[in-house]
Amino acid sequence: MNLLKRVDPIIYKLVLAEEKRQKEVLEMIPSENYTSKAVMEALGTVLTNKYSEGYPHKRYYQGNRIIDDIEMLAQERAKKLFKVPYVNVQPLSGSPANAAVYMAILNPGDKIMGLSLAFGGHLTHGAPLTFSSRFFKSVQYTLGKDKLIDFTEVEKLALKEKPQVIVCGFTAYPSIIDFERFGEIADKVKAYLLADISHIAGLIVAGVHPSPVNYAHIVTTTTHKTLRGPRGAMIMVTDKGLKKNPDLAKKIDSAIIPGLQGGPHDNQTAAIAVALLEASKPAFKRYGQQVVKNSKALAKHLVAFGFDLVSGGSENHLILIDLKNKNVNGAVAALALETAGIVVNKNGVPFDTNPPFYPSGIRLGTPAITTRGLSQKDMIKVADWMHRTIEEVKGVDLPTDKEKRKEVWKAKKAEIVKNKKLLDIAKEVKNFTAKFPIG
Ligand code: DSN
Repeated sequence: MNLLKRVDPIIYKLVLAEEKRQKEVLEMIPSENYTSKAVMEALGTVLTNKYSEGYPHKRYYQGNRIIDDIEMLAQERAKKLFKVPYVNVQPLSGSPANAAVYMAILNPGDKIMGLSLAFGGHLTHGAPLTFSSRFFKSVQYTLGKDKLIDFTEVEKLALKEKPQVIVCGFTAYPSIIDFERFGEIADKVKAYLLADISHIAGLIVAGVHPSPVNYAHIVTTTTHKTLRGPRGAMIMVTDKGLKKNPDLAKKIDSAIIPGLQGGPHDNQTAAIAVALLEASKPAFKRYGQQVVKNSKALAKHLVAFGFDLVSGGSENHLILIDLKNKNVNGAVAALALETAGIVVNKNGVPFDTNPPFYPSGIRLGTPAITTRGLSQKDMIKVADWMHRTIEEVKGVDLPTDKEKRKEVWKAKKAEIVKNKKLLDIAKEVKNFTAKFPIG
């Protein structure tokens, strides 16, 4: 980064500061990861200079011979890895990918049926205030009392509402998803089944989560979560999808361009190709397996410390903790943990009665710390740090009145970030993470 240092020392310093931050903490936001140096090198290449609206051999601009090769390689690698007949690697990220799917298969006013955001769905799965509920009708399913998908309810709702698309694949669901059952329900009401596997793509590749490919018509995924690539996304159409609608692939291509996007980010496409190559190696399988082993081990230790885990544990890469029994909300807990060097996000829990900015829970996961090389034996340490941190802020209460809450929260925040015990834990975390270099 010598040139960056000379040209823009301010940005250079900020990048270094962020690099240091990422090294010295336990990054446990379950949608984040450390991508490889090879992926980052591909991102920082001359490919960023090119415009290439269109698709390989069908571009609007000249000069795309090499870009064509790169995009086709990314497509081929994705098809092979996920065992699908078609893939579009141009979506700029996950939300644009889902928007393109809706544009391809729905008319304005058609119905989307997805899991409510408050229960672990995603903004683009029909959440209020988003394009997915403003331009389309949205019906949302929730979870059963056991915090798992209640397929009887999902089926009942689908039969009643007759949506054009059912969306499955979640952002805060610690259990295995039964894609086969979703497929049966979608078929029963003649809906498309969209499986958004953004969180679990890497686990599917590693064989530690079932694949939706035999049951869904369309599969979307981001490329930067458990798949460990650059920021980006892909849309895949399955054989089942092409059987339902032989034009589906063409429709998706047209939804991306000219429908929603302009030129793809070719440096991103190349980096996706690199990540897909890395994901095809045996080492990646071991990585995915270890992510789940770590998550299960951490869940077990957290339960032993009296944490209330949604659905009782973890079957994938993530853990959702309901903090009500610890008498602290997710916002306070997340700030305290960050102060202690453990980065998670505040999150609603199923049936939460608290507002999204001060929800009852936190969400965390093991993809990034597993990339650094942590294993099951380290999870007791992580759980212990979390336990000590939460003990320190137990009982920190925020008023329900909005104005008062703002004021009290400001004062509490200032106290939490200076808390000596939390800062001591951060030092322990820093010493510990030094043993696990990044990249
Ligand atoms: N921001 C992603 C996540 O954290 O799950 C979803 O878009």
